[in-house]
Amino acid sequence: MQNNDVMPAWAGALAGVVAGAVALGVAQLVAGVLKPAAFPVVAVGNVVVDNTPAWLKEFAISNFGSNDKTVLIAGVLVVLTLVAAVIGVLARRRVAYGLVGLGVFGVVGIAAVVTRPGAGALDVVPTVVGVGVGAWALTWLLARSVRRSYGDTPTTSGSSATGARAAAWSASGTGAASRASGASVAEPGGGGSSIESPGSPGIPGDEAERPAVMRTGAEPYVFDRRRLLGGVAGGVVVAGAATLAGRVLGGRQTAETARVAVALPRPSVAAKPLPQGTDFGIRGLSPFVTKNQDFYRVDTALIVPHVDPRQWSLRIHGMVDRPVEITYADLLKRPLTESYVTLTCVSNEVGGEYIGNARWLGVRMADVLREAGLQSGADMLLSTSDDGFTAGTPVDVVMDGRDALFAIAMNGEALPVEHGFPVRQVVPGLYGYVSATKWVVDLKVTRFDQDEAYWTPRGWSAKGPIKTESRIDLPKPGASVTAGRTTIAGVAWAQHTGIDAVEVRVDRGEWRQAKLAQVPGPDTWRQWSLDWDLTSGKHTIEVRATDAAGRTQTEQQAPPAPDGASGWHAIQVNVT
Ligand SMILES: Nc1nc2c(c(=O)[nH]1)N[C@H]1C(S)=C(S)[C@@H](COP(=O)(O)O)O[C@H]1N2
Ligand SMILES: [Mo]
Repeated sequence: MQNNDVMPAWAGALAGVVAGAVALGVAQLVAGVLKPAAFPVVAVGNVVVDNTPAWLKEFAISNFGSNDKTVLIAGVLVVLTLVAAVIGVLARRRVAYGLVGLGVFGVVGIAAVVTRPGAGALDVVPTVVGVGVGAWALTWLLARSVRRSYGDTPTTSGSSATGARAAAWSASGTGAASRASGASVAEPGGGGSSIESPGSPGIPGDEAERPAVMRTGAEPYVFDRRRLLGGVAGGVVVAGAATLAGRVLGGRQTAETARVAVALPRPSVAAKPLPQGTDFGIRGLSPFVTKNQDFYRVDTALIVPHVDPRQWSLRIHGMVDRPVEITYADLLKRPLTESYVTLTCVSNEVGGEYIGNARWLGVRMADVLREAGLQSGADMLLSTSDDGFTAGTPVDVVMDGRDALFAIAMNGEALPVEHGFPVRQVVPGLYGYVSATKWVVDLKVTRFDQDEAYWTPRGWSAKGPIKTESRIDLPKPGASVTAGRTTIAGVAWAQHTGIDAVEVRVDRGEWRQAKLAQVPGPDTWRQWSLDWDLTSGKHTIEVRATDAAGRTQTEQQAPPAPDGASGWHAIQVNVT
């Protein structure tokens, strides 16, 4: 096989990228109709997420924060673009190379899709159709970009292409080239121009009768930039339109619309009005209640599950006397409890941001479980989300009287989609990864020695009680502060035990007691503050909390894995 110099490498790369975009757009569209999670890019990303080692997860979370998903998807897309460009460059020499490349692409996508939890045979369809249409688009783009020169036979395309173009244009104007009868597929934005492939039927994708243009640079063919760019424009339009349509069809709309329409019932056990002084109102200090839009988000979902509440149900089964299945309407009819609970992520570093406090409304998990009838010996509640995430929560914690909820609302509105709409779990005192399942659809009553939740085989502890911690919000780390009286303030938490004291020291001097804000109960964080006369120079400020059981948080530093960070939060300030 000779090198075909007719088409420059950039043109091949462009054709490859556009064909790749068409493949992804079509896959997105088909996935939108069938099942959004079957979109191969998301499936590949999910495989990456699930196989990310703990240290890399730490790295991603601490460097990209809640944007880690966006960064990952962008990374997958960059890799795909490069691969598609290479496929295009190869395909310009021989279409078969390109088709094989696309096939490999497809196999990777299919492998990712079928290994996702809850995958079925139908899930391969978006990838298969996408790759098929992408292969067609590639062949079509290549075929239309090169056409017969009716002038002299070029020895090198570079020297003759320009001269040949005029001749070729007039040739096509006479209708010399014919569209093969088999090429019935509409050309995306192609303006009715034809595939010129003398000596072959020119059916895109027809391997045996590959257009002669692909064979050799010795034959009288020229590259036609204009026709390539016309095809590229058409491909971009098709890819964009298909992507958009796929997203709309993917059900975002349904879930969002349904969410807005939810009329929240009144709680039968309302949260008591917050006592005076829960919030010092100090600027720069975390407010007692975190606004929904400011609430941290941590999950493994690349595409947030969009669950239609009319389709939703929660199945409770396993070691119970009477398995039950509850619909959303059933849940709203039950007695609802309202409670302030502070959620914390096990990945939160000392001083980190993965903590937030909200007023939750929901059905007490214990009530539902009592109805189902817990069998003796059961010690784990394995909850599963719509997207296959699982958490293992100790039975005794949920049944001990605390406000462990199947929550439907957050700060007075239906759960935001990214925080678990329509229903999520909230369990005071446990890190989110062992308790706070969003988009929860299934609860299996089981045993820790029989079942394992999502993060356990990935190096995280099976049980995750929250460690007592405190954080300095003010001054900001590294801040420049004017000498004199300065407010040092922050939050401290020991969920379901409560905070009894917070102490602050400067430059390892004497600990001083901070003033504590009021709290509605033991399940939330507690604001603290203290005024300090700071002299000029560099200073280190440290904080430590003591919980209501009299335990002072350990100075021992531990990283988040496997069961939560510990140590005293310390910051440096520059006083001038
Ligand atoms: N479905 C699902 N639920 C999940 C997770 C997840 O990855 N998937 N992550 C958990 C973790 S690790 C935490 S800390 C909390 C965070 O809840 P938030 O995003 O509402 O703050 O959700 C929990 N629930
Ligand atoms: Mo978490």
